[in-house]
Amino acid sequence: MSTSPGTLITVAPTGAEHAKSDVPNLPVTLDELVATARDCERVGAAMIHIHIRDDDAKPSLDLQRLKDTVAAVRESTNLIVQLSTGGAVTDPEEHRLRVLDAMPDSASCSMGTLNFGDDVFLNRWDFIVELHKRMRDRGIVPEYEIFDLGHLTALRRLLDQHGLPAGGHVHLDLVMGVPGGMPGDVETFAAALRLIPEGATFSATGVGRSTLPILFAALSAGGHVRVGMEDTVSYARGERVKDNAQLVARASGLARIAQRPPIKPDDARVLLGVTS
Ligand code: KMH
Ligand code: ZN
Repeated sequence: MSTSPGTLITVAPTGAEHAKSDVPNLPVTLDELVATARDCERVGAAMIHIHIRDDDAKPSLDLQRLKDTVAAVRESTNLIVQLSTGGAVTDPEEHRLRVLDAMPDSASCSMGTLNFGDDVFLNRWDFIVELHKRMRDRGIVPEYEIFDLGHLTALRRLLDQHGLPAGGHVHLDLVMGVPGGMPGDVETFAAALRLIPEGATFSATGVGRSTLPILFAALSAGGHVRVGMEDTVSYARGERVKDNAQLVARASGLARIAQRPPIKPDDARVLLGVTS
């Protein structure tokens, strides 16, 4: 793995799992998403991981909406725009592949199947290979999503068999604490570090109550961080998150304390090999 002097902060503002009725401040419309993106860039985010919703605030992979979203976020911010190809657990593979037609700067590529709460998040090997190849053909830089330790061995296998991604650099995100995935604790985090491919950069995010332990661990280990309401809607015990910028601002402050200040989007582009 490769460590960095500064910290790339990714914000994942929405996700596909929270219902707007349960979390009224979740950004779900295009206007809410653009305002969130602007606010988060102002307080230190360099990349945004986007899931969109339809008019009923339900998860959507509608291609025109995705294209409009990429254009609107690019117009209003300098953030690296990353679209989720994970979508919701119910999304079929062809819709997930079609996300790439929206031509984001980056897209997620989940590295294996897991139980996801009460559901199954299906990521067949052939599907992963197809995502990896299509992204390379289009110059879209992947972020490999790692929900379990075995996903890191799958990533090594992918790179061995099919070569480096677009941009020539490998960046992955440890998503820890999903019920059914690897636990969000520092022992598992340390085990994951040992399996990260040589030269790769990583970010980490802890879901729910593992948010803070994993945030501190990632900063200490020279990694990058992902924060946002996709992964946590509670700021502290008994206190709901006010908005995504609150989570980004906290990560920025901790990164500065750790002497690894947030990096700007253009520096993040150089780090990740994003040229679009
Ligand atoms: N919503 C999860 C089922 C990704 O964005 O690539 C999958 C997910 C991963 O969030
Ligand atoms: Zn996601």
